[in-house]
Amino acid sequence: MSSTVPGSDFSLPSLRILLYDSGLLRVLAAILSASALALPSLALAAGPVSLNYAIPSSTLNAGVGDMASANYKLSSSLGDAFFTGPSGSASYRLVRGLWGPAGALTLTTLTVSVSGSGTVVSDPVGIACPGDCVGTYPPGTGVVLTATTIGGSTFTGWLGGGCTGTSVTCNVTVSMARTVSATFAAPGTVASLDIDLSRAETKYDALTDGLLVIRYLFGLSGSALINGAVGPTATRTTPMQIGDYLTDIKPALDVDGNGQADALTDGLLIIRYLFGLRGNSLVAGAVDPLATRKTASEIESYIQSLMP
Ligand SMILES: [Ca+2]
Ligand SMILES: [Ca+2]
Repeated sequence: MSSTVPGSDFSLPSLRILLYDSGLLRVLAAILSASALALPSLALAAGPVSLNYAIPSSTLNAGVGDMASANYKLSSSLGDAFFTGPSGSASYRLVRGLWGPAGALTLTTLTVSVSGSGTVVSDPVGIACPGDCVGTYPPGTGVVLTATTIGGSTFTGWLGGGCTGTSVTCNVTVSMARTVSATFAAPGTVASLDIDLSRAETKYDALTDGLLVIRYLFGLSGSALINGAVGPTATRTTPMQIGDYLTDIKPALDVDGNGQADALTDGLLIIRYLFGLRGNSLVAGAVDPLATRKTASEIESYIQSLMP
């Protein structure tokens, strides 16, 4: 956020440019909230339409110390607050307040990836993924991501950007470039540590299921993933079946809840638990200091929830 000049009168690009510059529209959307979403259609509609927006200084350039004005105002170049007919050539001016040319804004990027059948949209607008999976926002913007299943798919959770768990929404503060993934699996998918889908006596087994989890989290695939780690009663047996299942439930493997599924924390916790370790010997050296689940009892009850 450089190049802000107090108390000046800056031109914003014409409506036609705004319409074709979705990045700038998103900045306006973030600043003006829902009002800005109506800006292009309002301006093109016939009849008198108010185009004045009061923007509180707390919203615009939030956190910039030299802001003094109480309000910012966007007005039409047609001289007043009203349009009397369709127009594609009006320009807009932000009058009174702090603003730099659009190019001087340093925007931060939020990238979403979707696995499986589902969508993620953002508030403020900017992301509707798949299709439009990258949003740009003024630094520090709080963005709410919402996941929606398609055709009865199962939302198995978030990873990245501090997001974890299966809540339908995740709040991300875009203080730096962030990437968030949302995973959707087939209808009825249940996140379970019985990775090889075996009989009851080896249902949750360190040397098959546990090993498969930690190998997967180390990035192994194909025969390196499954060699010697599929039990005799397994019904999920091929590298593809096992790899796909682990991908479908990967968000659930974030045992310590730090927004990442990692071999040397989450994977280790799972295999230790399946070996019967509890308490300190379960968690020692295997929990991210920034994790949301840190204590042995929190970790134990979470892993137990993956053993339905
Ligand atoms: Ca098993
Ligand atoms: Ca983790």
